[in-house]
Parts: sequence; C-alpha cells; structure tokens
Amino acid sequence: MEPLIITAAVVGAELNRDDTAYLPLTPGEIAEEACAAHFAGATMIHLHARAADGSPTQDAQVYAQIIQEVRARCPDVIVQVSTGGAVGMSAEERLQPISLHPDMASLTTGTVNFSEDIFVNDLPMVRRFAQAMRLQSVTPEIEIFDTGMIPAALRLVKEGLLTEPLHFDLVLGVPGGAAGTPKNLLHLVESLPVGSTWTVAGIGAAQLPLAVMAIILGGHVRVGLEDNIYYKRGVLSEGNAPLVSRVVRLADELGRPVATPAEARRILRLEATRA
Ligand code: KMH
Ligand code: ZN
Repeated sequence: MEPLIITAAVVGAELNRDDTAYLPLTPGEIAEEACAAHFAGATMIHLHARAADGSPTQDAQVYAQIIQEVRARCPDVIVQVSTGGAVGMSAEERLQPISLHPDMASLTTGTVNFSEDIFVNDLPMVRRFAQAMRLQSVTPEIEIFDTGMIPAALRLVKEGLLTEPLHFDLVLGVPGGAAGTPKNLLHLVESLPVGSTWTVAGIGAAQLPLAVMAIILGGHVRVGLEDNIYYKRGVLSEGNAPLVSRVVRLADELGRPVATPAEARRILRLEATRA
C-alpha cells in the first residue's frame, strides 16, 4: 500500500465562529491553522478564503495572501484551492483562485442538494472549470458527493477535458448527498476507474470511521473543521491539528506510513512545489 496522504480542510465556507471558536478566519489565522495541521501530519491543505467580515469569498487576492502566508510558514505543503466556494456563488466568482496556479483545485462533477441549499455544478459549468484548470496546469481533485458524479467525471475524460489517472475525493455525509456509511464508501471506491487514487471526506460523525476505512483500504484521508468540528461527541476539536494527529496515530497503529510531501507529490503526480 502507498503511504497515507492526509488532507486538512481547515476552514470551509459554511461555518462561522458561532459554530466553533476554533475556526480560523483571517489569512494569518488560516495559514497558521494550515501549517499546524501540516506539522501534525497533513501533506495537503484544502483552502477556502474569508473576507474581512468573515463571510466566504473566492477573491484571488485574499487567496493569494493566504497562500503567501502558508508558503512562508510551511513551504512543503500541497495547496489545493476550492472552486466550490460557497453555495450561491457564480462560476466566475468560484473560478478566481485558479489564476494563482495552486498545486490542485477541487472540481465537483455534479449538482447536489446541500442541506437547505443547492450546490450547483451543471455539466457546462463543470466543463468550464475543467478547461480552466487544464489551461492553468492545475491538477483537479474530483469531488464526488453522490454516485452519478463518477460517470460525469468519466464523460469529461472522454471529451478530453480530464486526463486519467484521476484523483477523487469521496465526500460522504452532506445532507442531500450520499450518506456517510461504510457501504456507500465501498460502493464508490468500487465504481472508480482502475488506476485512480482516492481520499475520503466523511462529514460530521462519519469522519472518523470512514478515515479508518480509508487507512485499511489503501485510500487517503481528509479531515478538518470544514467537514467536522467535533473531536468526539459534544467535544469541539481545538483546531484542525488534533483531528490530523488522531489519523496519524491510527495509521501508525494500523501499520500504514504517513506520506511525506515528496511522496504525496509522487502519488498524486504533481510537480515540485509551486511558488
Ligand atoms: N462549500 C461547498 C458548497 C469545494 O470546496 O470544492 C462546496 C465545497 C466543495 O466546499
Ligand atoms: Zn471545500
């Protein structure tokens, strides 16, 4: 089995300080959380950005500031920007951070109910995002919230907009998407094209059990406050690092080494660190 790549989704777009006081909001706070997660064992950071008032933004300048602060503190970490942004944002807004040439960007290949809202990713929009990533040489992480999004990704492969082997993030447990159950994870993993790599992002209480499954099955793991603010039932996680450290300990107990940034770049077929 390859070493385990741990991704930390440190902030997300939907939470605020009323949900958890540990949520980073300013570029400095987000960078500090990202690097604390990296020093705890995460080799990749999934980034969202916040405006000065704490609201979600896809402004390239804010992302640039975060990435600059991350690179100053922990230059080796793999930076993945979100193109999901927050529900209700336009395609133009969401695409902005691609222009910064990050290592990777998230790419959701279908529309999904997202709690009370709709996370819109119609096919023309997904094509446009994939094309933008292709033009800027940004590697996509294909975000799968339900089964139909896998054949949608393969359709883009056929159209020449995505190139195999693909890297997937199986996001399980969003209200409106596939539930965060072991059966659903197994089904999605079995549905991936041969040669793909995958990580799992279990939402809420699904984060820990699905992380353990991924360690055993040879997948990779995403944890972090974006997906789950609790360390255990009723106990908030004091930032992202405790969630990462727990995965490192579990991987060690289960005999799976944790990837270094260089190993993660090899596994994900990424170039050396970008400035
Ligand atoms: N905030 C969600 C609506 C992504 O980053 O690409 C979408 C999301 C996925 O977080
Ligand atoms: Zn996200």
